[in-house]
Amino acid sequence: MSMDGIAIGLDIGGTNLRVAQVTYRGEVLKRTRRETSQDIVKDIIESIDELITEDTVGIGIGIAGVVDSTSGVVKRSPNLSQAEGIDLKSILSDKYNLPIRIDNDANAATLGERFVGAGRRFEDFVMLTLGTGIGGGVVINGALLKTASELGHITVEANGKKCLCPNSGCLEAYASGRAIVSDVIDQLEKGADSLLKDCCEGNIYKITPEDVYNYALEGDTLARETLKNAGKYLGIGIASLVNIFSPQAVIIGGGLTGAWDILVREAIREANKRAFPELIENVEILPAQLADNAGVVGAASLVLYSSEAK
Ligand code: BMX
Ligand code: ZN
Repeated sequence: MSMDGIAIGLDIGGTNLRVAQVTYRGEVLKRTRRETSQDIVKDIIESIDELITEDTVGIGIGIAGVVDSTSGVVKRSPNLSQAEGIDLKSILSDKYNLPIRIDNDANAATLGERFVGAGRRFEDFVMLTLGTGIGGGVVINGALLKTASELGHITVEANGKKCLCPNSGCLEAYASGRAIVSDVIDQLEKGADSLLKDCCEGNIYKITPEDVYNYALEGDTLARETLKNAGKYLGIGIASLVNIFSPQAVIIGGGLTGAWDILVREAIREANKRAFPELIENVEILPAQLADNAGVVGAASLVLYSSEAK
């Protein structure tokens, strides 16, 4: 395989469109960011035009939601409804005459970790991205499973909280950034005694997961208990994933990895209590490596490593 050339990786979220030139080593050469508008196709084309060069070997797109990676059509993306039903793959391959790959954002991030991140050492691993929601991806025998892998939507509580998907009691409803913040706000509204009341100049609706972690470090009980509770549910989810896939590793990425000491530590404890001991005893649970670049590098890796990944 020639190691020359770059791929353009696009990470399309509800708010921002991030685009980068990515090399085969996973290095980001140039990157841009803009807000997504209603005219998503125009946004995408303008961003690609800014970064495309003669050395571009293809364009990869990661997008939150359910994507048909074969046809390239976004089937469902609640945060980005203007992209639903659009055949991005045909539009872009007609315009640029280059290979175009599109997949779910967490599947793309998983592929990025496999080739240039924490997954390089493992043939079999499960990845969870802990952000606003919880995304997932699975690598078996070195290749990304070509499945939706919506791991944030495994049920961890039978009659649990309503999720944004049709189900209730999803992992995402308990352990995502959105869930942690909404738990804290619920408790504060009920009058819980916590320093978080004074956070964000007293506007509790501006609390972020990072605030919750910082207050937990200062010893705030509500903040700490909320993170531990989220960690417990994360551990319940991880135990099921370990029992199903018997991976060598569980790689955890996304903004919430900043709260590792409390959240993931609790998850590891819970997972160890629940999974088959023979399956979990050698599983490494470790953070992702691509951090801020995970989205764009992951998207580019859909193109850069597509032949190996099949
Ligand atoms: C949701 C779901 C997944 C996505 C995950 C992480 C949508 C729009 N998204 O579970 O497809 O992978 O969130 O997305 O249905 P993030 O944007 O929260 O990182
Ligand atoms: Zn769900």
